[in-house]
Amino acid sequence: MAIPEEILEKARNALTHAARPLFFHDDDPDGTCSFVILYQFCKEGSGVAIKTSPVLTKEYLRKVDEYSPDLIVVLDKPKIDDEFLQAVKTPIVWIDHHEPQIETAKRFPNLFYINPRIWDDADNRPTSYWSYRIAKNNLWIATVGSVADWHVPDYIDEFAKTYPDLMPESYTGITDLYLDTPIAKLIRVIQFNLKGSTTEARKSVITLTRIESPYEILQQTTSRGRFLWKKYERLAAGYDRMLAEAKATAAETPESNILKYLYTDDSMTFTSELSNELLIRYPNRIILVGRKHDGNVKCSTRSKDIEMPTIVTESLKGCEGYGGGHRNACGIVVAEKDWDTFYAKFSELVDKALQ
Ligand SMILES: [Mn+2]
Repeated sequence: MAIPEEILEKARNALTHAARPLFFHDDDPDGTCSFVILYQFCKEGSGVAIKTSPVLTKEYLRKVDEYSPDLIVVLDKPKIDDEFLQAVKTPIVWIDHHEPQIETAKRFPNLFYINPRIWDDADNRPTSYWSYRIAKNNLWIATVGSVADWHVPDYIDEFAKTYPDLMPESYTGITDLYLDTPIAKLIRVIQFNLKGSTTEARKSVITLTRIESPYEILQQTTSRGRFLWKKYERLAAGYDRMLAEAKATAAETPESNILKYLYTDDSMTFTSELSNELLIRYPNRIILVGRKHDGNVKCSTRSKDIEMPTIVTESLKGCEGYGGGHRNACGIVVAEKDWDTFYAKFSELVDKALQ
């Protein structure tokens, strides 16, 4: 069963009556699009992107004190610290689609927790999907946010009818929408605008809340659209160069099960975007993208079929580092001095798993 309509209605009510909502959202496209949808629905409030961790920590209590909200809305964050919840008496609406935090939800009466997996563990539709169901506005942002989180929403046909030129002529699944389409371009525009300093990213998110049509960005028809596009273009140059290098590596190593790409860039990280894109382009290979930084290599690994967490843990044995994640996507940090040891073990285990 999906989230019942009366639950969504309750959230809608809380948002309708809020005069000063304070939004904490994840700093990926899903979290950001959720914020844009609900902020425009309220036409009031302030937003804070949580950049560094999957947890809303007590450090953010300062933001609550500063703003004195009458409603707190937490979007697309898997966890909230107990200290944060103990200190806040304001009502909280928390919408998420990661591992359900049922125990936490029970312990705090001012917390209204919405997670589709409570009703159906297989239902992990993104936060922007549910935000759209609550607010019923901003179809294009809701579509971009959902596709960015790897989900084709059930309102895609409505999107296609409203914006036929933004859809590919035909598609069979998410991968046909995720790359090389106008939707994909909008995802990149949002992703790249969230990079950089907090102040810079905040300016971009505020600009995004004022955009009324995707063409403002795609065709740069307004100054706010141009603003977002410019930052996107500036970063896309670096990203595209890395992508081209990774593709060249793939062509040079056709026999390898692993597509490994390492880069050094002190200003910007593209590791997760790059590894997602490479997995779609090379679904038969294990993707390993790493950024050398501060004596470490910070990596993302992706696989279509084989289970990565055990391979990651095993490969890290005897190395300085840590890693883990989901079945098909893991993060790894390993000391640069131990890279060769790590990689030798990693490729041995990948080859074995694919035999
Ligand atoms: Mn999400």
